[in-house]
Formats: sequence, C-alpha cells, structure tokens
Amino acid sequence: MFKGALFDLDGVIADTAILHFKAWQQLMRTHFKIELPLELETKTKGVSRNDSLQTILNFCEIKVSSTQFIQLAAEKNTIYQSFLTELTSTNILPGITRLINDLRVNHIPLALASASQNGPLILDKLGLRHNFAAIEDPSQVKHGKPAPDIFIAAANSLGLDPIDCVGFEDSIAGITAINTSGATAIAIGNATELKAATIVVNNTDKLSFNTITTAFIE
Ligand code: B16
Ligand code: MG
Repeated sequence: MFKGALFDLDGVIADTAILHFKAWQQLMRTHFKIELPLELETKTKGVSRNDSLQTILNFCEIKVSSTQFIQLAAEKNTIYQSFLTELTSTNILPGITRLINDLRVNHIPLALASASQNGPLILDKLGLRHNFAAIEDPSQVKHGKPAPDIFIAAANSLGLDPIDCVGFEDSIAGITAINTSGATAIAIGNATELKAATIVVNNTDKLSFNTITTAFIE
C-alpha cells in the first residue's frame, strides 16, 4: 500500500491549466501581435514560468533582453492572477474532493508538488489548503519539472521515500519528474501523450482510491 500522495495542481486539482496558456496568449498578442498555437500549451504544461517563457520565445524566434524577460514573466503572472480572482471551490475538478476525502480517511498524507508559485493562493481560494500536510515551494527546488526535485522534496516533507508514494500529473514534464523520483505516476489526460505513466485516466472523475491502489501494485 502506498503511504503518501503527491499532487500536481493545475490540471489535476483545478481547471486552471488552460488559464496559464490564455495568459501567455494574451501577453504575446499584446507585445508581439503573435497568436500562439495550441501545441505550445502541451510544451509549457507543468513547466516553470521562466522556462515556459523561454520555450515560447524560442518557438517564436524572438530574442529579448534580460530586463524585458523579467518584465514579460511578471506581466504574464499579473494577467494569470487576474483570471484567478473569480476562482472558487466550483473550479475543483470532478472527483478530486472525493479522492482527497478517501485518502484522508485511509490516513494517507497529501503534499503539493506544483510548479506554480501561485499554488498556496489557489488552494486557499478552492478551500482545500487544510488537506495538505506539505506544500512545496517551487522556487526552493534546484531543478524544475521534468527534473524530479519537487516530487522528491514533497515526499521527504511527508517523511517518506518517493518509492512509497503515488504522484498525480497532467503534463508530460510532470510524469517524467514522478517516474524519475521513483514514485508511481498516475496521469490525467491523453493516454498516448502520457503513456509513460503507470496508469492514465482521461478524467479526474475516474481517480478512485481502488484504481490508485491497483496502480501502485502494478
Ligand atoms: P506560475 P502545475 C504549472 O503548474 C503549470 O502547469 C504551468 O503551466 C506554469 O507555467 C507553472 O505551473 C508555473 O506557474 O507562473 O503560477 O508560477 O501544473 O505544476 O501545478
Ligand atoms: Mg499540471
């Protein structure tokens, strides 16, 4: 039986993943009159703010000064946070509240392993923060996803080895990070895209405690 549950946030707990991409689209439209294609959403999912901006600039073949880079990243966050003002518990993805309750009933501690520096703010708005025994600060880990650092740190904060944990993710970078950490990867999304996970469900509603227990044994 697994002993800890490590959660990604955007796209797993809340329907905020698309808001990140909408914020990037608005930023690039305003500054460079560029319409970002949807393929960049997959490439920036789970990836830190600065790494996402670098990916987007590389894709668009745009070079900026380091000062402008910092300004663009800050402006993206302002746009993103403006989208978060209306966030409430209604934005919790289907089945997640039930899953969290089941984990707690079974005495499985929860840790947040999100790349987002807005994680604590979002958990507060969703009314879920009290369920988490640990919330990792992504700015304090050396390497962002796809490196395993944040999942290792999250497991360790629970006093556990990642090998005894399951990790939930919706991004390719995040699944790579979980697998490298030694935890069991449970993916939510496209089965082909996320095939490196132990199991993939197409919707958070399918994340039952039994399914996760089976995945851990596999
Ligand atoms: P922020 P997750 C990630 O969150 C998002 O998937 C990714 O799109 C975003 O760039 C990253 O957080 C950083 O977010 O700008 O709020 O610090 O999926 O790891 O929960
Ligand atoms: Mg995510």
